[in-house]
Amino acid sequence: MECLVCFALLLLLAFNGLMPSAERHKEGPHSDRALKDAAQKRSSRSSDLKAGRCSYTFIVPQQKLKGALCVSQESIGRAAAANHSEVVSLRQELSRQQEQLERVRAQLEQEGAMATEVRALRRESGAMNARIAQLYAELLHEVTLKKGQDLEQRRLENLLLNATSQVLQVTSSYRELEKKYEALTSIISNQSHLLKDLEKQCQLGNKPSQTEKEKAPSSSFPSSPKSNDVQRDQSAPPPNSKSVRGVQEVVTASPAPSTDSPFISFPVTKSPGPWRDCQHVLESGETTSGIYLLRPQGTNLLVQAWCEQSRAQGGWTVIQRRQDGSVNFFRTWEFYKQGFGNLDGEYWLGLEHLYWLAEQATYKLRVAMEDWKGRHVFAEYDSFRLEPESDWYRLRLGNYNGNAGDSLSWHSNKAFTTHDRDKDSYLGNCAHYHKGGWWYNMCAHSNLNGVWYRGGHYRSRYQDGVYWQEFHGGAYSLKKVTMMIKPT
Ligand SMILES: [Ca+2]
Repeated sequence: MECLVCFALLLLLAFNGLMPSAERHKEGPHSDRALKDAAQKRSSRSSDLKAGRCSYTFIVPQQKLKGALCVSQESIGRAAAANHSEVVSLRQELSRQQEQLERVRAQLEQEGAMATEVRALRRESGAMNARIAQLYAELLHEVTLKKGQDLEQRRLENLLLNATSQVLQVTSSYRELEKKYEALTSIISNQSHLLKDLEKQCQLGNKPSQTEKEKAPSSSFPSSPKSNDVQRDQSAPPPNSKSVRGVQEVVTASPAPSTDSPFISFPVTKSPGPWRDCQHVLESGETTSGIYLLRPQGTNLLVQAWCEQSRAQGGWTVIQRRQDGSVNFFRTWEFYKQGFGNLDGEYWLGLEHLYWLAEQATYKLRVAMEDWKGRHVFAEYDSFRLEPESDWYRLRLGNYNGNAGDSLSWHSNKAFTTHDRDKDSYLGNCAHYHKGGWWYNMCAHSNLNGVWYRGGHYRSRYQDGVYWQEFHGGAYSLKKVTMMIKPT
C-alpha cells in the first residue's frame, strides 16, 4: 500500500516537471533563459534523487495525458531490472575502457622514454662517428709522417755509409803516406850518417884506412829510430849525433857478411871478431865496453851488439836497452825478430839473434834498472833461452835472484806477442794495450819494451810505460833499463 502511494506521488512530480517543457516547446526555441532555468532545475532534481529520496526514475513520454494513467507493478519491476543490468554493463565497459586508457597511457610513456633513449643514442653515435673520423685522420697523418721519417732515416744511413767509406779511404791514404814518410826519413837518416863518415874520412886525408874498404850498410835495414817518433818522449832533446862514438866501418874476416843486421854499423872496437858473444870478447882481452861484432857458433848470422864489460864482472851481451825514449818500441813482429834501434842508445837485439846466441850454452839473464831518483836495482835469472820462431820465441827462464823483485817469472813459458801477432793468453792483444812487444801472459808484470815516459809516474789510458811491477809498480815508467845475457 505504501509503495503504491509513493509511486503516485512520483508520477505527480514528474508530470509537473514535464509541463514547463511542453510549454517551452510551445513558446519556441528563442527562449534561452527558460532553457537554462530548466537545466538548472533538472540538475537540482537529479541531485535530489541521488541524495536517496527516491529509488527509481521514470521517463514519461511527452504527451498529454488523457484519461487515467495505469502502471502495473510487474512492468515497473521489468524496467528496473533492465536498467540495472544496463548500468552494470556500462560500468564494466567504462572500467574496461579505463583500463585500456591506462594501458595506452603506459605504452605512450614507455614509447616516450624509448624515443628519448633513441635520440640520446643517435647523438652518441654521431659523436662516435666524429671521433672515429678524427682518429682516422690522425692515423693517416701518422702514417704519412712515419713514411717521411723512414725516408729521412734511409737518407741519413746512406750519408753515414758514404762518410764512413770516405774516412776509410782517407785513413788508408794516410797510412800509405806514413809508410812513405818513414821510408824517406830512414833514407835521409842513413844518408846523413854516410855524409858524416865521408867528412871524417876526408879529414883523415889520404891515410889508408880499413874503413874505406868497407861499405856502410844500405838503407835496406829497418828504419832508423829517428824515423818514427810515435812513442818518442816529446820533451826529450833530439838524439845527439855527437854521441855516436868512434865511427868505423865493419871490419870482418867473415866470408859471408850478414844481411840480417838491423843496425847501422858503427862498431867501436878495433878487434876484428866476430865473437861468439861478449864473454868471448872479454876473455880475448877486450875489457872496454862498446859495440862488437858477434856471430853465434854454427851460424852465418852476424850481429852487432853492445858489450858491457864494466858492470857486474863484465862479459854481458846487451840484448835490450832503454834510456831516453829516442826509439819507438811499438813495432811489428818482423822488427822484433830482426832487431832495431841504436847500438849506443836504445835498441832491441832481435829475437832471432837472441835465439841463436842462447843456443850456444846456458846463459843467464840480468835486468838492470834505474829509477828517476838514481836508485839502481837488478833481477837475475840463472838460465835464459828462447824456443825457435816456429814456437813464437817462447821464453824459458830459470830461477830469480836480485833486489828488484821478480816480475818476469810470470812471463816464463809464454810466447812473444807483438801488435801484429797475438800469442798471449789474453782475449785481446796485450801488445795493443801495453804498446810494446813482450812475452805477454794476461798481460804483464813487466813491460820493458813499453812507452818511455819522463819522470816516473805517468798518466795513460793503459798501463803502457816501461815498468817492472815489483819495482815501483805498473804506473811508474823507469828511467833506465838494460837487459843482458852471459853464459853461466
Ligand atoms: Ca790474445
